[in-house]
Amino acid sequence: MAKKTTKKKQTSKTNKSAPTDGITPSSRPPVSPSASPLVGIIMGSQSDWDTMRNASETLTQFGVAHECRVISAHRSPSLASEFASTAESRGFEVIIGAAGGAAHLAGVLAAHTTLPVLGVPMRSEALNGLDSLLATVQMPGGIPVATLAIGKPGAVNAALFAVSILANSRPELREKLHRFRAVQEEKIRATVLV
Ligand code: RP5
Repeated sequence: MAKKTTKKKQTSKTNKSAPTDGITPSSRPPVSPSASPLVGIIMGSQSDWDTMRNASETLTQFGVAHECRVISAHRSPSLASEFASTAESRGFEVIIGAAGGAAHLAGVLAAHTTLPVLGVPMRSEALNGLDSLLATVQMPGGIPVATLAIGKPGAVNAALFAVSILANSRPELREKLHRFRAVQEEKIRATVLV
């Protein structure tokens, strides 16, 4: 009996201290960090943020205004359609869609906009991201999604790809990309194996 009482107390304490949506403020993707975001980083779940923060950090490195949001193609389908169908009129120029498993998010976003959509397959627990990759990349002809690598390299490259697209009409970004590549090459040239 005494044991039961202790258990009950512990449960109610846990529930009290947990945020209602189970997301702690420090791990929450930022929403609208800038007034006029050019790139939308949309991910299917809070659990994708650890990977997708790399896309956000890369865009920040290039000084590109962006917005990060959790929107699920399956769990919040009307929000996904609303976001994508109004993105162009709200000034977005590129959308990054990241999801894992039955990863339809990038494709669903692409179905509702003619903006370029870049897909990032998340590394999944069940199939290590192969499921996410195939679900993202195998779009039917007519609705393109440019699919990047699974996980962190895909997140970083999606951001770099977004910068390349934006650089077509922004010489300062083109210059930053050239410098980024030069620094990257310099690091390789300077590498000494010990
Ligand atoms: C997808 O399902 C998400 O993009 C995520 O990668 C995966 C698992 O989501 P959670 O169950 O962790 O919320 O929709």
